[in-house]
Amino acid sequence: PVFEYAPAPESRAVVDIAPSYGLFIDGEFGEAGDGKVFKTLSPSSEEVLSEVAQAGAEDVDRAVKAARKAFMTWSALPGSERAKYLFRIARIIQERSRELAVLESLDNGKPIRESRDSDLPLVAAHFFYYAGWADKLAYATRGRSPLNGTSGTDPKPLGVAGQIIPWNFPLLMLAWKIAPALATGNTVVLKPAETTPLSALFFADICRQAGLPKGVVNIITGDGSTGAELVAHPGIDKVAFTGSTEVGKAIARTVAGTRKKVTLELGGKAANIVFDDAPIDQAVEGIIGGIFFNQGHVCCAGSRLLVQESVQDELLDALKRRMGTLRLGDPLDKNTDIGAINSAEQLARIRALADAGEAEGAERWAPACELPSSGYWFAPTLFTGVTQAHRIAREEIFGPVLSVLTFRTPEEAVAKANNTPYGLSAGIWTEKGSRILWMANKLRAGVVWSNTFNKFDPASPFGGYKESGYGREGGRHGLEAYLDV
Ligand code: TXE
Repeated sequence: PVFEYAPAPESRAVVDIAPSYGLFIDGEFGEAGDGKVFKTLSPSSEEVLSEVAQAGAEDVDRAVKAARKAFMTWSALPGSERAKYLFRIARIIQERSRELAVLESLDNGKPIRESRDSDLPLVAAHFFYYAGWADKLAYATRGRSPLNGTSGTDPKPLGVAGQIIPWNFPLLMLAWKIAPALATGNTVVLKPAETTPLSALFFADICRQAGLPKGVVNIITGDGSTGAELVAHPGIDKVAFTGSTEVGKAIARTVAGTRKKVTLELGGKAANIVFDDAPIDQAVEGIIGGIFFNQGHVCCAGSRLLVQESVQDELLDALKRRMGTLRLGDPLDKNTDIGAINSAEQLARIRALADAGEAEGAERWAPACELPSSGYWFAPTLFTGVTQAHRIAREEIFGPVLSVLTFRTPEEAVAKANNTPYGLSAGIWTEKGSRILWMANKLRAGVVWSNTFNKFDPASPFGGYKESGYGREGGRHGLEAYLDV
C-alpha cells in the first residue's frame, strides 16, 4: 500500500531552533576561533535547520583546558553533590522531552514515535541511573583487606574524557557517555556527529539550566577533523568513541603509546536466529523491530536473519506481509514507522551495498512504497538466497536492509552467527529455555536477546567482542571505564 502523509506543523512548533549556534566551552556559547561554520539539515526535507560552529585545534584546546580546570573542583565534590546535578539534569530532560524528541526527529530523521517513546525516556533513565550511583560509589567500590584492614582500594576519576559520538542516537549516545563520566567525577569534552549536532547543543543549555559548574561539560561541534584533534590532545585522559570500526581503529592507533585510556563501541552484523518452534507472529515483530527500528541505523541491528529451513517459507510470507504495512514518511507524523536516512552519504552507502547484493546474486524484495520527493529515503528491503560469501552477509549496511540465511541445526546456526568479524549482539527465538542457554553461551556477542530484540536498560552493560570494539558502557561496568582503582 501507498500511504498519504499529513505534515505535522503543530509538532514542529514546539522546538525553537536558532539560526546559528556556537561552541559550548566553559559554560558559554561562542564562535569558533577562525569563525568557521557548517550547516545541519533535516534529512527528511533537506531544509537547513541551523548553522553550527566548526571547532578547530584552538577551540579543542580551549575546551580541554576548561575541562581540566573544572576537574579540580568537580572531582573534589562529594558524590552526593554530583548526584544532585545529575538528578536535576534528568528531570529537566523529562520536562523538555517533547521539544527534544521533535528536535531529534528533525535533525536525525527518526520517527517521532521512536524519539518520544524510546530515545528520550532512555536518555532520562541514564541520568537517573548514574545519579543514583554517584553518592554510593565510594561505599560500593572501596574495598578493605580482610587480613589486617590496612590495605584497600579507592576508586578515582580519570580526569578529562574526550567523547565522540555518532548520529544514529545523538542524545542517547550523549547520555551513555556523559552520565557515567560525571557521576564518577570526570569532566567532559564531547563532540557530536556533524549531521546531528543540535540535541547536544540543547543539552548544553540544559547544563546551564541545571546550574552545572562551568567547564564540567563542554560541547564542541565539527566533523571528523575536530574529533581527531580531540583524540590527539595531550590534555585528555580518556577517549570514549562510538562510530565506525574504521575510525575506531584509527583512534586506537592514535592513543597507542600515550597514557590515554580508550573504550570503543563500533559496528555490528547481528544474527537474529529463528527456530521452527518459535511463535511466528512474535518472531516477525522481533525481526521487524530488530532491523527497521531507526531505519536500521543501529549498531546492534538484527541485520542477518537466520531462519531454520523447515519454517522458512511460512516465516518469510508473514514477514513480507508485515513489511507491507510499514509506513515510511514524515518523521513528525505519529503514524510513521520508518523515517529518513540520516544523510546523503549514508544513503549512498546503503544503495551501494544493496546493489552489490543484487549483483552477487541474492534476490531483492521490497513492498510497494512511494518515497517522498525530497530528503533521503530507502524502502524497507529484504534479501533472500543470501550466502555467507555475499557482502550483504558480511558488511554492516546500517540501513533498513535485511539479509536472510538459513540453517538446519543449532550448531549450524551458531557457526553462521559467529562467522563475522563483529560481535556486538544476537537474538534467539525459540520456546526451548535450554536451547537459549546453550546458544547464549556459544554466541560470540556482547548482548544476546532471547524472544525479544533491541531492548535496552541503563543497568545493563553494553559492548562488543572482536571488531565491535572493547570496553562496556552501561551498568556498573560503565562506571569502571571512568575510574582508576
Ligand atoms: O561514521 P564515523 P560515519 C558505521 C556504519 C556507517 C559507517 C560510517 O556502518 O555506515 O560507520 O558512518 C567522528 N577521529 N557506524 O562515517 O565517521 C565523526 O565526526 C575522531 C556505526 O558517520 O565513524 C562522528 O562524530 N573522530 C556506528 C563519529 O566519529 C572521527 C555509528 C562517527 O563517525 C574521525 C555510526 C576521526 N578520524 C556509524 N572521523 C555505531 N557503532 O553505532 C570521524 N569521526
